[in-house]
Amino acid sequence: MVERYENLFRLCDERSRKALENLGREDVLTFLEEYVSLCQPDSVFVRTDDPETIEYIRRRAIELGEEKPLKIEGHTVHFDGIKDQARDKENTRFLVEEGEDLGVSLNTIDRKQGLAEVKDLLKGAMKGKEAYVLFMGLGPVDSPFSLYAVQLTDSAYVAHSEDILYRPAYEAFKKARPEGFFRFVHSAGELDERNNSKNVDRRRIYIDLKDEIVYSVNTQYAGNTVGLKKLALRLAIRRADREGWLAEHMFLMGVHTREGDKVYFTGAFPSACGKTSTCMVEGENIVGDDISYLRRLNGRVRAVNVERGIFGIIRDVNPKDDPLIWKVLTSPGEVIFSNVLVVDGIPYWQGDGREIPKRGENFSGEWYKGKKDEDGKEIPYAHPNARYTIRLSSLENCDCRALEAREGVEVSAVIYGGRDSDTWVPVFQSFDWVHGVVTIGAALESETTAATLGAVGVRKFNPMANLDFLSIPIGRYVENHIKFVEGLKKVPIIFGVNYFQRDENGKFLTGMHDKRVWLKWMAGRVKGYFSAFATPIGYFPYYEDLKVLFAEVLGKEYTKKDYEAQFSLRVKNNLDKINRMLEIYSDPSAKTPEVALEVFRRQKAILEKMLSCQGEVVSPFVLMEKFAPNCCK
Ligand code: SPV
Ligand code: MN
Repeated sequence: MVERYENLFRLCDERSRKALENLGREDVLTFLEEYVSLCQPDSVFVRTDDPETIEYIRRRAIELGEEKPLKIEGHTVHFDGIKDQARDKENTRFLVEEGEDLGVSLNTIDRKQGLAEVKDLLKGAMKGKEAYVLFMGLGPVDSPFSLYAVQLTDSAYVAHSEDILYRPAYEAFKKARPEGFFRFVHSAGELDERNNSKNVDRRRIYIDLKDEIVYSVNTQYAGNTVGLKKLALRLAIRRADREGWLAEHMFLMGVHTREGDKVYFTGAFPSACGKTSTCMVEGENIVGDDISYLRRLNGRVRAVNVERGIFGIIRDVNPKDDPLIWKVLTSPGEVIFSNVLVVDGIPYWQGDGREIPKRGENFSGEWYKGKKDEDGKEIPYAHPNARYTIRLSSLENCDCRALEAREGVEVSAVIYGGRDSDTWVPVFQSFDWVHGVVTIGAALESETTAATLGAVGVRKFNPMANLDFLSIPIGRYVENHIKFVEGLKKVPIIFGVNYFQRDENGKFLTGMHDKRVWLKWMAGRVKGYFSAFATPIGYFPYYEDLKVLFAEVLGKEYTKKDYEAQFSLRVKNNLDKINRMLEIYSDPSAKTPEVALEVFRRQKAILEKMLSCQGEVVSPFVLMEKFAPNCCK
């Protein structure tokens, strides 16, 4: 045994070696031996479930300068390099075997070529560094949802983040299911004087679906490096497709009706489109903000949060709009801030409501107002994609019982929302599951934000907010959703929401807190407390119900004029959207099932008819009178 794993054991201290031996898993040792031999760290430290092992990693992150302590106890800051501030889509690729076709929207590279390239980059990449081995769980450990993963990384910051975000699973690993575990190999590569990855031009995130290994090199940004987050999501989507469940880019939350019921919703929104702020709204409960697994159990759809923490965007987080997050971010406890501005041990971020400091330290080093980057562009004091990493249990509104429930919670509704200035209404309900999957989830589009590299404000297609993480052709992914509920006793309702609708002058038509009203309406629909009327794109709320909810929930007057502006159906824009979708999904490489194309075509025909008889924009008062009986049905 010792001989076979010679490199690995030689680099371990006594405790780490024992931990590996006691695991009794040759598959784990074989994997670690291979990549330790390749990456050549100076030493290897194993994180078990023992709290002392995470204490060590926290300490190392500070000793190595990957994190710096801040004024408040337990708070630290981590800076990623100036060119390493978001997920790198371009250099994130699936390794595909010859003849394998994942469709046009997925970024791929030949498996042999990709493996050779990334292994070359990883060769000796950990020299002079300590490597950390973590055994972690996705979802509550020991549950029907659990998957397990091993992470090898040379970054104590990555290891620390992973611990805040995921559950330790060393013990669970001993009895993990035979189909294996996900494996992640990460090296920040050579570091510069600020401890940042020096060779970001050679940043690579390569996903090997065959062996369920993800390689990540020359990067530190958590979205590229924390294996269990978006790297595991890609592997999980593939497994879910094989096994008939769903791995989704979705929050999980508890919503209360006015009548006192509590129902659970999942929700998918592309990055920076209101996902975290929805599941954090006042009066409701968060279970998770980013990734959910959904399975069929006892004839119902149930879901768990894959994570136990939040890696959230820290922009426009202020005491008035986000009192609960604000409290965690300003009280003692474990918090990692990243890419904020730090002045005298105090972190600042965009939209925090405080006076903007004139100088401090940020992701560019010493920062002063007016500082420019190498392209002559002014460097903001805090990055718009700055983040905080916290445990969910530190939030007062966390439904921690649901978070730890091994059987998950029953999902009553699924919400899809994008950043859409001119097409969807603020809230609407699909006619049924298939209609919702196809015309809402699979048709999700969003105007781009700072969460990924590239231009901002461009409309991008993003089915189920999961496009960046899809590891199967989009049509097959949609088909898996359609089939998922077949034969179930109870099927969740699907809603579409849009918080970013604007009028013709570019003015937002809804307020920041209106989502609280939409949630109450959706919860009421689940319970059958509100009726709704049919339109060409789904069911819309009645004015009278929203008026009562606005008064009750927000103490706000809601006029017929507000309602008409928000719930007028933009027929032409919706039709354009369906045409865009038909073009994408009709591509043979998308492998779209005929039933989905048929739903799109039907919606197109209804919208065309309405366009010809009612015009480009139709008031909800006209729709509720005319649509069902007279016009387009
Ligand atoms: C997102 O961008 O969707 C995130 C952050 O949740 S990241 O980890 O970068 O994916
Ligand atoms: Mn996300």
